[in-house]
This record gives sequence, structure tokens and C-alpha cells, in this order.
Amino acid sequence: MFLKIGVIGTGAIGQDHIRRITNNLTGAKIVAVTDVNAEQAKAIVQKENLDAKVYENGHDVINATEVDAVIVTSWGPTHEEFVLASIAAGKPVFCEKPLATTAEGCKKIVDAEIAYGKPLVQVGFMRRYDKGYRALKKVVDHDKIGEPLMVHCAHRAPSAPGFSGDMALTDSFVHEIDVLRWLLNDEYVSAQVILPRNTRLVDKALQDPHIVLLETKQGIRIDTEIFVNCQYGYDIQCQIVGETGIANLPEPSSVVLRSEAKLSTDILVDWKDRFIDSYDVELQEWINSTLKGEMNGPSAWDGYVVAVTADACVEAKHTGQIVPISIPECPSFYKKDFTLV
Ligand code: NAI
Ligand code: NAD
Ligand code: ISE
Repeated sequence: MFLKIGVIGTGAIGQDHIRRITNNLTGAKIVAVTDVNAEQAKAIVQKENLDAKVYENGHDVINATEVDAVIVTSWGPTHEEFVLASIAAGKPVFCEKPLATTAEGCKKIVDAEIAYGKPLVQVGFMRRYDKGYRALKKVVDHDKIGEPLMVHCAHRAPSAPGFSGDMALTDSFVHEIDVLRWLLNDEYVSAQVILPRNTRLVDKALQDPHIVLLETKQGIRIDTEIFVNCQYGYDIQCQIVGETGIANLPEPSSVVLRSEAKLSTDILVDWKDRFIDSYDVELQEWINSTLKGEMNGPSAWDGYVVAVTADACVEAKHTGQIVPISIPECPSFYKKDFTLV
């Protein structure tokens, strides 16, 4: 039995997900696609030799009778509309982050899903499926370093084409916001943003880098450097300092080279390669659980909590203040315990 999927948005990640579902994963096929750039949608159908119909818009994909489930990979501001329409059609939907560009938009999705009465929405927070982050979480969950006290992170990308405004926070840092609350089994209570000297290698209007300081309910302090025009590579770092030890996110594996009087390893440059296995596991698990009528991944509630936190970070950046974060009680409809067995 195949899950018949319709994809809305055939840009960078839409094409990458279509490629992996078609060539690497099992149990699903792409039967419908759309993009505001229709030529791009047609080109991916040809390139991957898909038996898929190219529709005029996202709503036609969602309502197509042959489509069992929807993947939303169009740009962020369109996500809310397509996820709400998928819920209205009663179809499972995997939505790339952000779930919506505002906390209010995410809340509408949470309310619609609860009113529908069955979980249908998963958000593309793939780091929870990453081998390295899962290993790190086991160290924390199994008490190998005592209670976590501090976390030091870095989210670095060589460049960020198309970034404007606060996208370093709302498009990049959202991955840390999600994965760290999952890793620590905790929620955030405040955010502060510090603006270091700006790199000369971006438009003056764009702040880069940022330092974000988050505090959790348990008093854990998290500092993250977000530097999305760092030039040298796509480099994700995470170090947890506990009472009795320190745990680091493993580096991606690379040959250790001794050559020309140097000891060296490669640094990846593209997010697609850094998390290639995580996207595979994430979507395979989504396909498997959707076929069973279940929804086990990052939920609409997680998407909402991330948006509330990202909003606080944006406010902290613009006001220079420490901004309190108030996450409402998680509805019983959504699971809360993140412990890995
Ligand atoms: P992109 O700009 O390459 O692709 C977006 C595509 O959506 C474009 O082809 C665009 O024409 C299309 N599109 C926009 N509005 C549309 C509409 N109303 N109907 C149909 N198509 C529409 O962007 P990219 O990098 O693929 O990002 C897409 C989404 O994926 C974003 O939400 C982004 O945050 C997320 N993303 C997630 C990543 C992750 O690691 N989980 C990595 C990269 C992107
Ligand atoms: P992209 O710009 O390459 O692709 C977006 C595509 O959406 C474009 O092809 C665009 O034409 C299309 N589009 C826009 N509005 C549309 C609409 N109304 N209907 C149909 N198509 C529409 O961007 P991307 O890098 O692929 O990112 C897409 C989304 O994926 C973003 O939300 C981004 O945050 C997310 N993303 C997530 C990750 C991750 O690591 N999880 C990585 C990259 C991107
Ligand atoms: C991109 O949209 C992603 O989601 C990548 O995973 C992230 O690391 C990058 O910074 C974003 O621009």
C-alpha cells in the first residue's frame, strides 16, 4: 500500500523531499505537485520521472481525490493557509517549518486540529531525527552528565540568500528553539538578544551575527550564536554542560586527512547535506505512521511553542530587553513527554 502524496512548493527543499521520497524511501509516491512557478513544478515531474499531475494551486492539490496526504514546502508565509485547508479536507499534512509565520497563525492551526478531533499535522523539525542529537538526548535522559546547567550552541551557514529582517531568528534559530526544548525536556521562560559587531559581508540593513540567550523553567541557560553569513561552512554546534560532565553534538563523519603537512577534516557547506539522513528518517517515519493513521512527530503544538518563542526573540532584539516567554499549558490532545527510550 502506497501513501499518495501531493507536494505544494517545488523549490529547494520541495525538490529534495520529492527526490528522497521517490528514490530513497519506501511506501509512498508523489502523485500531485504545484508551485507558483509552474515551470519549476513541471521540471521536477520530468526530472524524477514522476507519474504526477501538475496542479494550478495548492488548494487543488489538497482537494485532489488521488491525494491521501500533503507536503507543504512553499515559502513560509503560505504555510498557514495550506495547513488549514488540509485540516479542513481531513488530510494528514507534513509542513516544513515555520508552521505559520506568527504565533497567532499557529494557534489557529492548533484550534482547527483540536476541533477536527484527530492529529493531522507534523512540522519539519528534522533535528529530532538526527543521529547525533538523538545520541546527545540519550546522554541527558540517562543522566550521564548529571542535571544540565548550561548549553552553548552555534548555528552557522556560509550565506543566506534571500534573508531579510529577522529571518536569522524566525527561519534559522527556530531549529534550535525546537530541538533544545525536546533535548532538555523543558520550556523557555525568557529571551534576550545581543547584537555583536556586524559582518561587513552582508547588506548593512541585515544584522548578522546574533547571540540569543534563553532561560528555561529549570533555570538552564542557553547561549546560541546565529551567524548565517559565516562564509566557511554550514556548522551546527551544541554543547551541554551538566553537573558531572560535558556532552557535545558529534561532528558529521569525515575522513581525517594527513597530507601536505596538515591534519584536516572537511566541513560541510549545505544544510541539505548536513541533515540528509535526518530528513530521510523524518519522512520515512512520517510515511509509516501516516499509513497507520497515526501522527507521532513534532506537532502543531510544537510549531506553536516555537513561534511564541521566536516572537519573544524578535521583540528582545528590537527592544534590547529581556522578554518573558509565557507558554500556555499544553492541551491533553498533544503529547508532552519527549523522553527517548
Ligand atoms: P524555496 O524558495 O526554494 O522554495 C519554495 C517554493 O515554494 C518555491 O518554488 C516557490 O515558487 C513555491 N511557492 C511559494 N508560494 C507558493 C504557493 N502559494 N503555492 C505553491 N508554491 C509556492 O524555499 P525552500 O528553501 O525550499 O524553503 C521552503 C520551506 O522549507 C520554507 O518554509 C523553509 O523554511 C523550509 N525549509 C526547511 C528546511 C529544514 O531544514 N527543515 C531547510 C530549508 C527550507
Ligand atoms: P524555496 O524558495 O527554494 O522554495 C519555495 C517554493 O515555494 C518556491 O519554489 C516557490 O515558488 C514556492 N511557492 C511559494 N508560494 C507558493 C504557493 N503559494 N503555492 C505554491 N508554491 C509556492 O525555499 P526552500 O528553501 O525550499 O524553503 C521552503 C520552506 O522550507 C521554508 O518554509 C523553509 O523554512 C523550509 N526549509 C526547511 C529546512 C529544514 O531544514 N527543515 C531547510 C530549508 C527550507
Ligand atoms: C533553512 O531554511 C533551514 O531550515 C536550514 O535547516 C537552516 O539551518 C537554515 O539556516 C535555514 O535558512
